[in-house]
Amino acid sequence: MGLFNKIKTMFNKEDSLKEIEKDEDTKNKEEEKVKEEVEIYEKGLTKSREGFVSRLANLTSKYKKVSEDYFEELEEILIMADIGVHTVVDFIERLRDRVKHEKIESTEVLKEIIVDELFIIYVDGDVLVNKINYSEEGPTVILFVGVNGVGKTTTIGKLASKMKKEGKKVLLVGADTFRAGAVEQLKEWAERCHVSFYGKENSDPASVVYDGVKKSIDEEYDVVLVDTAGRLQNKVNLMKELEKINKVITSLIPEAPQEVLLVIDATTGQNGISQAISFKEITSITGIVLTKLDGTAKGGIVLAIKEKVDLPVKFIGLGEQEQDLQVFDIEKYIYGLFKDL
Ligand SMILES: Nc1nc2c(ncn2[C@@H]2O[C@H](COP(=O)(O)OP(=O)(O)OP(=O)(O)O)[C@@H](O)[C@H]2O)c(=O)[nH]1
Ligand SMILES: [Mg+2]
Repeated sequence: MGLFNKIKTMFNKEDSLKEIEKDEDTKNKEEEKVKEEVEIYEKGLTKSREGFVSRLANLTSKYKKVSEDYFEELEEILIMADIGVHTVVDFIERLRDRVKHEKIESTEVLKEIIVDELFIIYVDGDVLVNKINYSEEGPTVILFVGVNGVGKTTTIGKLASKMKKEGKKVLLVGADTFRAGAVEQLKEWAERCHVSFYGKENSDPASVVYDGVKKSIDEEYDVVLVDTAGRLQNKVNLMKELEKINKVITSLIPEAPQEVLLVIDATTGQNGISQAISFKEITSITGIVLTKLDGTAKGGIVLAIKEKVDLPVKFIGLGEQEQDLQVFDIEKYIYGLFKDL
């Protein structure tokens, strides 16, 4: 059985998840949670599923047999899904090889192989660490960076709520002193999630971060989530600002920030990829948060990130609700995308 079929069996509501419902006492909560998460993935990826995945299904019914035209159309579909040209070209090359060696004729058979191979592209290599690198002792500082409007503040709010529910003592630090109203927006999130807040408008971001991190040490917080400005006059300024922020954090906690998460808006496609490449040049990034996946039909962007940026996607945003921020899980992702195929 191919990888995709395994995943399908794992998450298929009709079989295994129904079983979970019946089984009341054991491991129930954990499994209920998985079920809920799978549903959030399914719902959030509806647009992508109806976009490129349904095109893939149509292609299979249009061409019963694998042919040159079939490959050409397939290539187009994959490129349109924002998978990234290089990945697509290599991918088609690999498929052609498999077709030749395994003497595959039916597009129906090839369809399953396509999903498996897409999965392999992502899993290949070792950038699968999607867990947050929590410090053993003292506060874990997570810095959020990214251009304006991608969803930094919202992501911090959603994550704060998630962490609070996990029993962590969370502090939000508003260091986006550049945009009017930004500090206030984060403060509102803190109030909504019942977590603490530190921030000051019209002051130097690095000094706000210093005071915030200091507070987190003195008051024994578990996690500090730092919101930064997306827009500064230019790249050099942004780089200097982030350098300064990093420096003050390190001066207080040598191993912090434990994570620097770059937030990318999935609806901006290749533009988001370019942002990631630029940010990687100016500061060290430990992971990606891919927001607004619910708003795009081009869910293939996860694979483009893998190819072009080679950083782990740690969280994905699948909607505007608090629970729609999910830890990225490639199996749930593949299932959410291809479950109807
Ligand atoms: N549909 C959807 N909307 C999202 C998601 N994440 C964020 N948004 C929306 O995107 C918009 C911008 O979000 P913000 O969190 O303010 O973005 P930001 O990066 O902090 O923006 P600046 O502070 O201006 O740099 C808001 O309307 C959010 O509700 C998501 O996963 N799905
Ligand atoms: Mg913001």
